Amino acid sequence: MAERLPVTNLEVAAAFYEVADLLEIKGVPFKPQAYRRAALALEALPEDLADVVREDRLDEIPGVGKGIADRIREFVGTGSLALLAALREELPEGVQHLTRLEGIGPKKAIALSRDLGIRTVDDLEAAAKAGRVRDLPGFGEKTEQKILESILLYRTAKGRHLLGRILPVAREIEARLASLPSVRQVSLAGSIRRRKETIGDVDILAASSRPEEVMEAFATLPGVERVLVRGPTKTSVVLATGIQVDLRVVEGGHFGAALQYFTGSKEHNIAMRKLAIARNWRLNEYGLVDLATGETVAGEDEAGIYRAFDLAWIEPELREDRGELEAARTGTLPDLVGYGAVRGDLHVHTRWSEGAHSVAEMAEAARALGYEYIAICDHAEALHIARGLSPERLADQAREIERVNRENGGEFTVLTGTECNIDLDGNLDFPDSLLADLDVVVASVHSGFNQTEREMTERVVAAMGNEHVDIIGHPTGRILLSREPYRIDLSAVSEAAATLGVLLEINAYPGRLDLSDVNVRSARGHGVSFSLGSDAHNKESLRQMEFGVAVARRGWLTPEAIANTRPLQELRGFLR
Ligand code: DGT
Ligand code: CA
Ligand code: CA
Ligand code: ZN
Repeated sequence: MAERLPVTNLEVAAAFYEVADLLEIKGVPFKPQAYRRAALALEALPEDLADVVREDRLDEIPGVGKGIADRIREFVGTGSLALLAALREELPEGVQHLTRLEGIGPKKAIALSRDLGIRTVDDLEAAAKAGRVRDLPGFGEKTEQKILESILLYRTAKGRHLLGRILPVAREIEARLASLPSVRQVSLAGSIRRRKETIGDVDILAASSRPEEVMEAFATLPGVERVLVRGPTKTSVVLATGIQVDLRVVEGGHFGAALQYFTGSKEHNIAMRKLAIARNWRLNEYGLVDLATGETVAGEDEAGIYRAFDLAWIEPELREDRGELEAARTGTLPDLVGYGAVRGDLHVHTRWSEGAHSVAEMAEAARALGYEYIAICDHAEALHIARGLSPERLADQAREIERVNRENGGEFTVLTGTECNIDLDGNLDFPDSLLADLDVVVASVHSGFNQTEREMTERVVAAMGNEHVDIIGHPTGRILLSREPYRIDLSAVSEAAATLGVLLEINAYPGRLDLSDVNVRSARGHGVSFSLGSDAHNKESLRQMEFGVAVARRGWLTPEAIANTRPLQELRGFLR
């Protein structure tokens, strides 16, 4: 028999919410309310539904009558719900998507689906923009306009967001919750704790014996625009910026289990639960329980859960089911680069090109961050859009850098550098004689993104053939949430980089994070070393280095793999 994971309380609750929605769309009276009540109770249930079913105690759950108890037994027993499947079959396709929009109830959704053949939010947007919605009975021009507004809101609230944009906001909320007297513990969870490059929604977990108080404080935080769900264990809000934040509050006794569960990833959790099943244990958000004895093995602190499985602690950034459990079992997890391990920034812009601050200002800000050096890599002339430097201005800049270094008296070093363009044939826009005088040469592709994979690969490899090139900047050219990477054979680029001793950049700019975590790990497999660069255009943005370190960690890198975790003297060994 195929292995099936136990159904969780939340899965049953989610199914019941959907049943309620679909029944409501059909116009069935009372029953939708009953399913919603039951779903709420299941979400708040402090024990595993499977246990309650086994011990025949479903009637003890408030809001669960005979009919719903039967449905729960069915779902827990078979892993699916015939009623839900039938409802999904029966209703016009897409109706349940449309009712997720504000202002679209069941009646409107059915009319849109039946009369205009609309199945998706995209369909609806097209129809409303074409003015085809206003003519439906009960709609009108104003409704059509409102629909377009709802779609916009839906998209922002539903879309993904850059880690770099969200992490500061999430930390602020975390700090506010931590300052409440009734909160014992609080932590970010979900993808934001794993420092994924983009975030669907922010998950926060708190431990408190007075959840109502915590929920009240949360729902009334400044910046909260709408409360989506408000309950004793889970409250979801949408901030004015369109970001959804989910707060779950648990009792302290199983904070660790809840943190492990809600940190995910889902794939990592599934792999963990398989380990539990193999030992006849049960792992969920309430704890790790030995089914033979009924005793709780772990759950109060997260580390205890990994320990119980004889696994080394797994950093959240690694929890993607990409081999981390096996590595934790065999003691071969990487000793990940720390957030404080970076000693300097190898990609910084100044007012000389498109930046906002002077060399001295950038140096001072970098020093305040505890760095030992930075490399000023302003754009070269060919990149007209970015006010690139001519050879003459580059020479002027070098004199200014010398002056700043003198003033810093050897306590801090500003390295000279450039971010020059790799042209269509792999040539750079400064002559070799000039590049030879610079400490750090970053070479990047800024044009001709439509080349074939072969052309692009040859172009970048050709640039690495120039002995002055130290670093390939943002090697795939992607812009998160807006531009796909260009076509390039990264294995070939990595082979060449490793052979020639060229560093590949992990660009920490929140909209780039290029290379990606997956790229980083495979490039390391080819023996590549990396440089971390903030690509800061002002002094505040030097701090975005953190997001580059997150990528490095998610790519399993140790400090040895990264040139700028080294002191200046050793760094020079990584430069050509
Ligand atoms: P996101 O928000 O799309 O960036 O990604 P996550 O990982 O934050 O996902 P989210 O917010 O849906 O759920 C937060 C965590 O809760 C997730 O990482 C693992 C856990 N979780 C959620 N749904 C499930 C599920 O159906 N099964 C399991 N095993 N875990 C789940
Ligand atoms: Ca999330
Ligand atoms: Ca969530
Ligand atoms: Zn660039």
